[in-house]
Amino acid sequence: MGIIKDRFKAKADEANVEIKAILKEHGSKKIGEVTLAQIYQGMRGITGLVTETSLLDPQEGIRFRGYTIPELQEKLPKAEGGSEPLPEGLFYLMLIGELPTAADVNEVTDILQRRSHVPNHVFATIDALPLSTHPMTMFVVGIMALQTESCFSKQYAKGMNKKDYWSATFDDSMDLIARLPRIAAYIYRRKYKNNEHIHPDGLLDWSSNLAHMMGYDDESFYELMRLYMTIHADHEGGNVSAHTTHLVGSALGDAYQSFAAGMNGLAGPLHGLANQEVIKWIFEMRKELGSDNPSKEQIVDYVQKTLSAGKVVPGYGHAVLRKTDPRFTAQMEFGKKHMADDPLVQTVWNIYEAVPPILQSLGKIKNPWPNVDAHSGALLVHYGLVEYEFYTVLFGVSRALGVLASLCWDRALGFALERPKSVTSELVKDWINGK
Ligand code: CMX
Repeated sequence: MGIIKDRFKAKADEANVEIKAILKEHGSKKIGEVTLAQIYQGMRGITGLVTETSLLDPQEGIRFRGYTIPELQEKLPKAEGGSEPLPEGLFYLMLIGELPTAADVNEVTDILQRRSHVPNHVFATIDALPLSTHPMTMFVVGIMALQTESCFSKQYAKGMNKKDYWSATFDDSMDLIARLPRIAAYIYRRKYKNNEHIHPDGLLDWSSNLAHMMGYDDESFYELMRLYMTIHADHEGGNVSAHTTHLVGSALGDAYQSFAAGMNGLAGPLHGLANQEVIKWIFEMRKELGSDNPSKEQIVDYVQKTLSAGKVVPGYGHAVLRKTDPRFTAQMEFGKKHMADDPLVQTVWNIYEAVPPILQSLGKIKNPWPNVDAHSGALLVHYGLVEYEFYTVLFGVSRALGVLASLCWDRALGFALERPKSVTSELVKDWINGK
């Protein structure tokens, strides 16, 4: 791990010098204004955070350190015989800020293999939960049980110098990312596969090892996992999971505490849980219509019914994006390549034709286009992974790459405790009345 950690430290030292100089010279520069509507409506559009790992453009979608998803698919190293990027390479890119070589990616894979041991008490803690517990709850409980292993917490208790926060956070982040596939697979096998577990395979990359431990040993499923783990990893800093991880970390919560908090945010249906909601919604539609291949007219009627019931159409809309999510497009391309005849995947594509005009016609929805969650479940179902309550756990394993790379940067740049100002509506009325 030494080389990557040293490279990270060198990059962080450079960035620290640069940021200090920027703040010294331009610290009082105004970068925006805040309206009353914004503070009442989820702070949309207020620039209030620095996140180095990725940047979201409303029209173009996500760029990781400047690279779009198609560019990553072209430039990041692949597994032997594979054509999707290895997410270990994306993690390196987010952490170091430079594209990795194949050797760099191998090194990340090796580090994650070496650090992947999960102590028994974590499994025992998960086992203490009823089988009916939602997988995301099991996931968060497992992560918190693992917090006993935090280097940051142990060193802080001994009186760590603040100059060393980054190093302990780096070690914790690597350990946690390495251990998540085992925890996720354990939850999956416990809940859905009769508690029969599969040992990790020390020769596999991070994503295929997850697939293997879940019981999906198929080269094309391995490819899907590599793509899935790449595209879900990061979406700049303001989304609920990234922002929560950053916020909790700002109080010097360790990587386990911060990431578990972020995962509770991901578990909300307007955020990561939307991936299970999409498949649930499609399955309910199929059941109601008595058909596995609903026509576009039937889909339109079902969408209208969903809206009339005061519910959202899951997988559509976004707080920042204003076009089709390139993460949706990447999955559509995967579907065309590997399973173009699959009726469920075709239904997802028919929904893509039917939904946007309806949402647009309502006049109030800022983005009628699909997001990442509109497509992911159908690809998983194709391989037999039908247990949709588990889908957000997969999103969470991937999200660790981005939010923990960011947490390393937060500590390396010495970012402050986050504590924005809030006001009461009484004070707002006083402002309006000029008091
Ligand atoms: N179906 C129905 N109504 C929708 C909608 C959808 N897919 N998307 C937005 N709207 C509604 C909002 O609920 C809001 O209604 P009210 O004014 O009655 O409260 C109105 O349109 C305006 O919302 P907006 O400004 O366009 O969107 P927001 O930034 O407030 O919300 C999001 C963004 C994602 C929460 C919303 O589009 C949504 O609920 N989508 C469905 C859930 C989903 O797919 N979430 C996953 C997002 C990606 C991820 O994080 O994983």
